[in-house]
Amino acid sequence: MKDYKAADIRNIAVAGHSGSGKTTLAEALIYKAGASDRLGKTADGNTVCDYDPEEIKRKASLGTSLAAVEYNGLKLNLLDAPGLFDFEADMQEAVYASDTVLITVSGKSGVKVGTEKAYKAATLLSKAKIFVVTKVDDPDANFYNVLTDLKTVFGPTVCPVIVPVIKDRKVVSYVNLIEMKCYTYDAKGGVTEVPMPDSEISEKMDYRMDGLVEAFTEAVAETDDALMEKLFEGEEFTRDELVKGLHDGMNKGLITPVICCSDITMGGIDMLLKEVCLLMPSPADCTPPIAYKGEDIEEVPCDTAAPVNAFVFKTVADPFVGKMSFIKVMSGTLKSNSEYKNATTGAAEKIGKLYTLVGKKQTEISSANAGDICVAVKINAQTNDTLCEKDIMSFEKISFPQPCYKMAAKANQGDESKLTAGMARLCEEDPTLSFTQDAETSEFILGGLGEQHLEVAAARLQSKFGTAIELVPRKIAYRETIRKKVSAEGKHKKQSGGHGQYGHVLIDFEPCVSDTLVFEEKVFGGAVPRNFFPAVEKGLQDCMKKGVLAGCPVTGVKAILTGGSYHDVDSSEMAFKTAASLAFKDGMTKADPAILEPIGTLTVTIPNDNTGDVIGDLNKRRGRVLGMNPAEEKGMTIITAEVPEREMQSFTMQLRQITRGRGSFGFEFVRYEQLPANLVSEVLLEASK
Ligand SMILES: Nc1nc2c(ncn2[C@@H]2O[C@H](COP(=O)(O)OP(=O)(O)OP(=O)(O)O)[C@@H](O)[C@H]2O)c(=O)[nH]1
Ligand SMILES: [Mg+2]
Repeated sequence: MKDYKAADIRNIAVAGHSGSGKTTLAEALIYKAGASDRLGKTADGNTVCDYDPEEIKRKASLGTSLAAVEYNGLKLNLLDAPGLFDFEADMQEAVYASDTVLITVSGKSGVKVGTEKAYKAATLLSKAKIFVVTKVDDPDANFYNVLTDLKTVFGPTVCPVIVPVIKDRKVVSYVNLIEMKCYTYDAKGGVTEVPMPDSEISEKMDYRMDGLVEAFTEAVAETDDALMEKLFEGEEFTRDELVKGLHDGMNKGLITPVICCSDITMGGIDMLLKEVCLLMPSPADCTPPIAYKGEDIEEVPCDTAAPVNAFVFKTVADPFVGKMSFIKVMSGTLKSNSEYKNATTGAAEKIGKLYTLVGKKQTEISSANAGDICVAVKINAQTNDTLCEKDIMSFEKISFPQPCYKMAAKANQGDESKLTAGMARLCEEDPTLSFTQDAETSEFILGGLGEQHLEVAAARLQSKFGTAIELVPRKIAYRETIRKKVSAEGKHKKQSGGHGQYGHVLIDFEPCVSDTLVFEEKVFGGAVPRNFFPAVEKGLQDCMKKGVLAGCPVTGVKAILTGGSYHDVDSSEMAFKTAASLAFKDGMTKADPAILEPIGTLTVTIPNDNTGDVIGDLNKRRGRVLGMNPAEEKGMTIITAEVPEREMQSFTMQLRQITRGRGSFGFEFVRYEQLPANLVSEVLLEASK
């Protein structure tokens, strides 16, 4: 591949709702650009971008893949993102590294939550956006309904640019409103220019052609005062004015073009490619990103001659190649076999070989210029790190959602260290995965964004690192306590041959507010000699680890050693320790023991319309709503509630169902509370397993 400078590079993320045709669109663009000699299908598992075995098996994208193709003197870095919400990290990474986001919208199902998520991610990062309405060849597709939908949801910036001509519910041709030309496509994707639709056809369409032209020209006029004046004068715009207006409007976020196509019949794909080249900003056209240099903030222009500053936006743990780091070069020329400084760690970073990718196919390159995307292998840097040649600076980090769905991961005995090592690699690859060992239950806990996310992580752990795990609901860290003050006795007496054992204690137990045992002594007249007190305390401490009900740690207990007796010869520390444990068991059983469950504070952000359903759901989960406030984001509400941890296992998936993926939440432990009586037998049964 030749050496491309920023002006000839286009970084394009393809994002949108799950199944809306992103991978198929990328496939069509790659094929049309000549970088692949066949048009693969996700259903057949032979696309360039969905090459991972798990993706092929599930017929869905699970990670962002890069396909760098050359077209018309330009290098297009296509980043095909997944649409499933569980893999949002990859969508965020693709959008971050891009300069334009193609947001696919299915012509059949229209605007979905995934469309809004992609739009929001692109807008937050000030990326240019184009809506691509796919599947217009499908008999159930309705482009003009989708266009209305897009205008309703995203407002007046939505501007039709390539639209279908529909006759008897079938697309017969595609109109390019920039050129005011109409084309048909044959079965092999061959293009023929045909006359623009006549008024008879136009009348029968949901949107008349002249209305579309008017909407298009008005949107362009909005971007420039001189053009607006020209529009008022009734003058026509030249093609160059239209292109420039659209280009500038997209860059400023004033226009979001809508382009229709069929990825299967290739209808409109050539026009989309053409518009990609014409309308999309190059990295050099974009507002320079800012970097933090100590306390200072600095703009980093996309300048090849400047020192290197490069950002790692994605990491892949490849079992054959090793760790692959996807890098966007922000300034300078990143070279293979060279050394840079990692601004996050301060360490030197040796870069060996550099690659560009078309799906899984790697091509070695010697350097990548400012604005380009490339891949380095086996470097230490992590996702979100900045590599610098001179001044140390860090770019804004990609913001990832927190893992909120957690399960226990059970590996075969002896596989624990392999499990930990493999999971560390997978977590490095996916910042929305977490892997920890619960200090209390000793379980390994795998966290992610949803059921499918964890299932895929488990499958990858097996295929990439040869460790099988079973995902099971995690144990809840219950506690036990007492509710009554009691006096207890423990006597340990053994006379077996020579030396005997003798320890005898009287202990009062009472409830108190403390996580750990509070030990006091009120022994009169030396009934228990002072030197045995520590042994008594130690005996009780050991017992606190396992309560008498479900074997959970005990809290909130005060023990007062009040008396006992001893034997001059047979008493020992060991004997008093045992006596203390007998007293503990006696005391706990009599002191009205209870099980405590962990309670957490839930902060859940949801669309206003869903508040009723979410509150209803929280009530079923024994939740107590503490407050409800408008969120910063328009149309969203934040509910704060206290909910028992036991009831939270299924919340992630339920919330997704209620809010269709729009809701998000955080959950943090606050305190322990007594488990309601009706649940005690259930917990005891779980504990006995
Ligand atoms: N008829 C028709 N079907 C399409 C078109 N584009 C995609 N499809 C079909 O829609 C389904 C989903 O397509 P994908 O390209 O995998 O969708 P995606 O958006 O990449 O899906 P995820 O990455 O899993 O979110 C597949 O069965 C495709 O064959 C199109 O233009 N026309
Ligand atoms: Mg896909």
